[in-house]
Amino acid sequence: MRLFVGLSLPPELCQRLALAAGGVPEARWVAPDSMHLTLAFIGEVDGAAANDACEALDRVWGEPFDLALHGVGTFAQGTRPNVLWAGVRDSAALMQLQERIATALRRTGIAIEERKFAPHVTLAWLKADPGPRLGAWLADHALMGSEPWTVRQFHLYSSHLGSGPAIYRIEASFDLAEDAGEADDGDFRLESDD
Ligand code: 3AM
Repeated sequence: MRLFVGLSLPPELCQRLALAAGGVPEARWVAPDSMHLTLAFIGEVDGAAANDACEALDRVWGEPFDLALHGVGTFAQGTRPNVLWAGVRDSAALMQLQERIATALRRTGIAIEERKFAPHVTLAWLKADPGPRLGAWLADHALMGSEPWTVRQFHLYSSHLGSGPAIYRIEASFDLAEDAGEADDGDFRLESDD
């Protein structure tokens, strides 16, 4: 199965982000119920490695923290923009959680990329160069953002690729504990249907 670790967003925020879809040629917009913030991409693993990942994630320690969206931007493949995203306001707690997750996964032997973590919520994949309307869209949405919400969990997602848009499914959820230092007694169960 193909796995990654990420945060979900409040559903009403996803609905609001989806209102920004449109106006960029060659864009494949992400459906609101697929929006997420990737913390660590695991990739294709077998059931044993998936269970190891779950056990490692269950031991990751962290407290709930507030997060807010802020700004928009693009990633590029070479010089061609290929991802259109919403950014997040600087959050030391987010960076720390991501580092803890990446470290925990690496200890299980999963190769998490060393590239600096750039937190973002993908809004659209750009299939080809959208031309000047991309710049106009970025300018129009430069002030896009959100009120803070409290992140209380992170999730292990499976990603199902097919001919259409990828389908993401939450396989396990991990609570951030208010009582710092206490072992998390949250339970997880990884379904093995593929
Ligand atoms: O959070 P987003 O949507 O930007 O691009 C993929 C997606 O990112 C990324 O993992 C997320 C869930 O699929 N992804 C896919 N392949 C990847 C890889 N080989 C990857 N990230 C890093 N390395």
